[in-house]
Amino acid sequence: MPTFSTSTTTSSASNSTCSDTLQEQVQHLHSILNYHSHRYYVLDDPEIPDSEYDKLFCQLEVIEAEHPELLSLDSPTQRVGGKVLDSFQQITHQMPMLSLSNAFSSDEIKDFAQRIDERLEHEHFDIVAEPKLDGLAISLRYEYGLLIQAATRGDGTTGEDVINNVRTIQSIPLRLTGATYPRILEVRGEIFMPKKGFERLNQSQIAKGEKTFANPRNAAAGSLRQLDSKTAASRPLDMFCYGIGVVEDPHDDDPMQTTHHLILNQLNTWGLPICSEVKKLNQWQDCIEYYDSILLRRPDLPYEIDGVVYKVDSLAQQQKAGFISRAPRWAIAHKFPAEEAMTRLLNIDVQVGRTGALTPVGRLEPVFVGGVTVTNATLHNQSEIDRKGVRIGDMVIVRRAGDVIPEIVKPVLSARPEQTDAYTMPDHCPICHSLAERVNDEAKSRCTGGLFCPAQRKEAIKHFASRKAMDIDGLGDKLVEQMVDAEMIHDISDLFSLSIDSISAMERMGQKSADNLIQSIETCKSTTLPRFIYSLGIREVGEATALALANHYRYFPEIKKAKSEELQEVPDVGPVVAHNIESFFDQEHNNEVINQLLQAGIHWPEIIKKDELELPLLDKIIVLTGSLSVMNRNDAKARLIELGAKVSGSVSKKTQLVIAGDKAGSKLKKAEELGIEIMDEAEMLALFNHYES
Ligand code: 5U1
Repeated sequence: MPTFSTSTTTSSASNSTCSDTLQEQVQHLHSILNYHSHRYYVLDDPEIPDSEYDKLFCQLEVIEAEHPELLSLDSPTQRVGGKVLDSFQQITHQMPMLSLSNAFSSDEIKDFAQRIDERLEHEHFDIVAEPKLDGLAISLRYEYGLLIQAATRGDGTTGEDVINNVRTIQSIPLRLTGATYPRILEVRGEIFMPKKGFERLNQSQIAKGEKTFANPRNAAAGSLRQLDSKTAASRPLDMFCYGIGVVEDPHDDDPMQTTHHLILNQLNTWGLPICSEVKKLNQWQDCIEYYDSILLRRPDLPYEIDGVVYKVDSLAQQQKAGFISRAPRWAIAHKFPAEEAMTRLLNIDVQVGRTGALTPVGRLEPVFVGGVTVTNATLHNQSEIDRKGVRIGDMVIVRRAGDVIPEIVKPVLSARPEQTDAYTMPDHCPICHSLAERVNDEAKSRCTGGLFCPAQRKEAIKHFASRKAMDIDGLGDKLVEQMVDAEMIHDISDLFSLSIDSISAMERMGQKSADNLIQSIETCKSTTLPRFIYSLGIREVGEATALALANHYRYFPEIKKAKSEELQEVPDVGPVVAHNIESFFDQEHNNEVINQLLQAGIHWPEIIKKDELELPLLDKIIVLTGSLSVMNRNDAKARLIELGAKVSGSVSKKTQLVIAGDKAGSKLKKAEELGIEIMDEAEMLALFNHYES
């Protein structure tokens, strides 16, 4: 690690007289800033606080301002942007940028493997699998290790020179590290915008009243094609390299001519970012396993992908397999089912939630997207409808990402039918016809009917019966709706006076189902205080807040009588939530229902405070890293907390134990360096077994 102290360095070049020393100082600042930038942006493991980095950066800026002759293209100060162009220069790729053939099924992958097998005359071949990033292809050109050109793919032969914007991408080295790189090296890869950065960017666009981006790919493309590189510098772009183009005068020790996976490793040692999901596989059947596992983890990946890519690993075998037109025969993209599709917006219905919030839901002509048929998509609220400009009757783009609720991205304006009108949300509840109001600048309007509104009552009962609340097995949403419509129940307390006869008389409910439901209602009476609080459905009191309230007060009557100010002493309870809790318990009707619930026999064990128990992990600071294969990560975290631990997200000197699952990376490494106790998943499970409650 390069060392440099911010305090011992001269803060201005004017303190120095010898330009040789200054030159050395500049070089040293470059290397220390590059080192910390790499730790921050590539390894996601910063070593020094931002303020220290800023100080070093400032020192370099001062020297460069006073000695412009010391300013070089690879200076970290060149990443902030500044150049404004009229247009982008065209660049002809010295070696064309290839495209990939696509496959959409396992059979097509089997065919791909068979074709290669034939071309290689049945010689064994290894395959490298990697995610297919949903971004923009780019070619970076390094000469003598210095980044001198960055060109978009364009039509594969000619692209655009976006070097000023690419220089602002922190994970891309302006100078390669080490000394074994070729004289000329072209690196190919994908520039993308991580999901979190995309969300932040769109929030800031909304705050500034500017246009939002439909997806991270569009945001990445829009950012990379900014003529003002300062704007590009403010956009959270990243890159993964997946191959090479022109290589001239390679070093004797570099493996450029051997295998794809060694090339990627080599690029990585020169400081270039490589996706950590790249995997070498032995046979084509493993590709399907890889595809399935990445597809499953797709929602949790920090970037958008639209498939995976398989490549023959050996370069000699790649050459033997050859090309078809612009696509190599030795590689194929195995695409995920489309996540965006076009369909017609047939209508907009308004749903009423548990707390009266009105949500517009688009009813769609059924369309197959992201592996399922979609008929509904949320439109969130009036502002979203206005922002997107969708109208009933429009052809719309529907998007479904992972398990997320499908959403309408935008209308296809060129296909808009004549005589459509802008949509306005109703000013009355569509169910109980009470006034709908927007209060306190909330995005959604709310029905003011309270528990008079059957829709709100239904939602409140569904919530009460749900798995994380009172967990009444057999009481599904449809049944609740039927019971409310038939006026068998009006509020949650009525559930406890239902009889087997009244239930079995309902449509499609036999004696057995009625018996089971009554039994579940009986069983749910024995609960916990946090569950009970959560099940009441107080606005913005989720599971975590319910748990915090229960742990803080321990006795339900104490919570009921707490005033807003006092409630704010509970961890995570702010003024809005405190106000919601106080006003919930101020309402006569709510107290009547609660009394009826308690009279029906709902009870819970007394809460024992943490420090009154002998907890084996009391206040021990634990970090969970890597993937667990037996236990779900959230369950493991919850169990650790139950045993008294404080679970933290990052490893520091204060960490006392690191539980490392599969593929644990930088956190495990740091724990090893700091000499922190490490446990694997099996040891963690043994610990849980030992303290089985
Ligand atoms: N991960 C990855 N994406 N991607 C896109 N690898 C990869 N390789 C490509 C492309 C166009 O092309 C090479 C096979 C030449």
